[in-house]
Amino acid sequence: MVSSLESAVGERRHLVTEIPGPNSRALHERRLAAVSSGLTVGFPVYIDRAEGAILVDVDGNRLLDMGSGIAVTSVGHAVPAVVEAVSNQVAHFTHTCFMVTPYEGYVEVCEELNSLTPGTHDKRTALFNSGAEAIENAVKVARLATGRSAVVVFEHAYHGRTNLTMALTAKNMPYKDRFGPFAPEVYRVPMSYPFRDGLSGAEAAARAISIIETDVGSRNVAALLIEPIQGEGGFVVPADGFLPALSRWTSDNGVVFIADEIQSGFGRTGQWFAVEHEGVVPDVVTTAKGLAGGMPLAGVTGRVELMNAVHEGGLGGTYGGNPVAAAAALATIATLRDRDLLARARALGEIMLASLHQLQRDVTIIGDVRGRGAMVALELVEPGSKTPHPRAAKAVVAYCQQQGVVALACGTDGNVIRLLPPLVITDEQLADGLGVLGAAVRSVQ
Ligand code: PLZ
Repeated sequence: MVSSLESAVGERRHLVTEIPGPNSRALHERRLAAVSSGLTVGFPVYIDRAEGAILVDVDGNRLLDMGSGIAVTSVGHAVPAVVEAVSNQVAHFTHTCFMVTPYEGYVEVCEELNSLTPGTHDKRTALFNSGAEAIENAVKVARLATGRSAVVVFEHAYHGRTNLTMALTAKNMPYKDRFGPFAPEVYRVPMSYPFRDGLSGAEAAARAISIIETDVGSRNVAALLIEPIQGEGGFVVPADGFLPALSRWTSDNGVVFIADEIQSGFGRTGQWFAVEHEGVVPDVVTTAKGLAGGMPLAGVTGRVELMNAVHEGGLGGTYGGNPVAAAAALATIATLRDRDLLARARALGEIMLASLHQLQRDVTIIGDVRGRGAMVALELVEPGSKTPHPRAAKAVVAYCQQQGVVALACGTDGNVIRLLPPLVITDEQLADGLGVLGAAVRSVQ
């Protein structure tokens, strides 16, 4: 089964129809008649199967995946170890509800998360279904454990689409507009954004801390919640020293430091977690996306005294830590380890940054190239300025799509192109994708 899938998919991008092709267009008509128009239409090619970094659509076009379903399929599509683990688990049992009759897979994923997340302190984990649900629960735990209510978040932050996480997310359109009222006790402070603020990490941290102390009061703050590298907000990598300074301030003030590693975690940046690049040890880490190779699973991992402050029955959910998703996570973690995909993420980062810096020298619309490991971005600006250029980003994404390359935009202003290839992408595939991206940027220029 697996080998026939592999041989049928192949390794190269190859288009056999216009994009989108006739079968995708027909499915798109059905979609419009059946699916809420509230969901984004990113790239209306309908996928039939996938392997490694290649997606095959319903017209037989082979597309190159440079987005991993937004940083989820880091180990690649249809990776045999994950396919096998999921198939086995489905044949054994698919659900009991961990709160009713438990099973080993859940416990084993928690053991893995406790040992993989930074810090050697005693930890406990709880599992959920989505990133937003993990964030909701991390905040519940921090509030209960501290007896405080305020949550500090950052400009450009993205934490989800549920009511509390909408409040935690910065950007109004499309995430929040007219969906209020929002949850209270959320306070937003400036992020370190070296390309735009020119501040050192220490300066940017001092600016944020001074606002927290003046506007909120440290003794009211339950948690400081931050993406160590921002995802949807524009792949903003804070200046060195920013995260360590915030982490010191939280421990000095009894505030829970929650690292949202949902997009940046699980090997994506070349370390298990992005905070490790700066030696930061968070009190709580939230994970999802790359954790389970495409199955829905999320984790909240934190200091035992926080996670066990909760009364019995205080955390849970019907599907959280579902056995099939847990099996996928264990196989995903094993694959990341066995194939040394963290080292591969670092190598991919070097190739991508070198290629994008070269491109930046050739064109006038690339303001900034940044990222760590296989989480890399281009910030597009009007020539000779720092004015965001969202129209260019749209045109670049559209060009890539026409060539059969899945590229994603992000950023508060929609002017950032982000690259999140599967870590198993081959050198040839990556060179192909970067070639198309380069041609796209030159064509817009
Ligand atoms: N925290 C850092 O990146 C999800 C959102 C896509 P869920 N990012 C992709 C969209 O437009 O809805 C994300 C994230 C960070 C939290 C989340 C939320 O994770 O699994 O989508 O709920």
